[in-house]
This record gives sequence, structure tokens and C-alpha cells, in this order.
Amino acid sequence: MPEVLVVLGSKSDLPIGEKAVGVLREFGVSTEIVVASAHRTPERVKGIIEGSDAKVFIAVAGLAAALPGTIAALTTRPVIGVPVSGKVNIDSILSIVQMPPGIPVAAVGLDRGDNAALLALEMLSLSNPSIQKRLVKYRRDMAAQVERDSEEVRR
Ligand code: RP5
Repeated sequence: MPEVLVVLGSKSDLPIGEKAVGVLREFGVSTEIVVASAHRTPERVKGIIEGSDAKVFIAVAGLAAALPGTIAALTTRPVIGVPVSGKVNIDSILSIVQMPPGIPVAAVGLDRGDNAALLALEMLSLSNPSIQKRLVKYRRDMAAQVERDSEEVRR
């Protein structure tokens, strides 16, 4: 069973889900992607969440993005919502951010599957020192890249 389950509202969300899975695999964390829509297949969403022992859920959805909130309503495990861009980009962001009191969803930026994975890793790192170490290295590598970029631009 995966530690982080990525749920897509539609197969069309796959490129965003793949960003999350790529980062999680880079960190050696087990993950899986499934498609289940809050609107088209509510019973399927329920079955998947109730049958999963994942520690964190990443829910990727666009338009009236009910999926992250629906998953959050079914579990007390953390849910990270990733809004997907479309013709109107504010719709999915607000659908994920504006949860009613009592049922929180963590939201990352539009199409930011990579940040959703990093946030999930930060959650897992609270009880996993090896993930924590790798996160510190990831930040260090990023900072080194900025310095290399600066040097390149300066020249
Ligand atoms: C949402 O509607 C999905 O998450 C997707 O982002 C969007 C469009 O879905 P499709 O029409 O491509 O299946 O529920």
C-alpha cells in the first residue's frame, strides 16, 4: 500500500499528478495514482479512501474542484489539494481553498503537483529522519543552483 496516494479527478489531470509522483519517487516514497471523480464517481472516491492506508492524500482537480474537500470529509488524514489550470484559473483554486470550518484542505498553487509532493514529504518527515535529511539536501541543492544561475547570468 502506498504511503502517499495521488487521486486525480480525471485522466486529463495526469500531467499534474505525474509531477507529484516524480518527486515522491525521487525521495523513495511509495506512491500510486488513481482516477476517481467527486462528481462523476462519488462512491468510488469513498471506497478508495476508506480502503487506503496512505498517510497523506494528494488530490488533483480542476473546474469545480470538489475532490480534495470530498476526500477530506472522509478521513482525518491530511489532504493536499492541487488546483488544475483551465480557461478560468481562479475556479479550481477557490474550490479548494474555501473549505468550511472543521474540514481543512492544504492547498498548493495552480498545477503545482511538485509542491504537493514536497509538502507531503514534509509531513512524513516529522516521523522519518531520513526523509527530513533528504529534504534539507534538496533545499541545499536548490540554493546551489540559484548561485550557479546567478553566475551564468552575470557572465
Ligand atoms: C475535473 O474536471 C477534473 O479534475 C478535470 O480537471 C476537469 C475536466 O475533466 P475532464 O472533462 O477532462 O474529464 O473534475
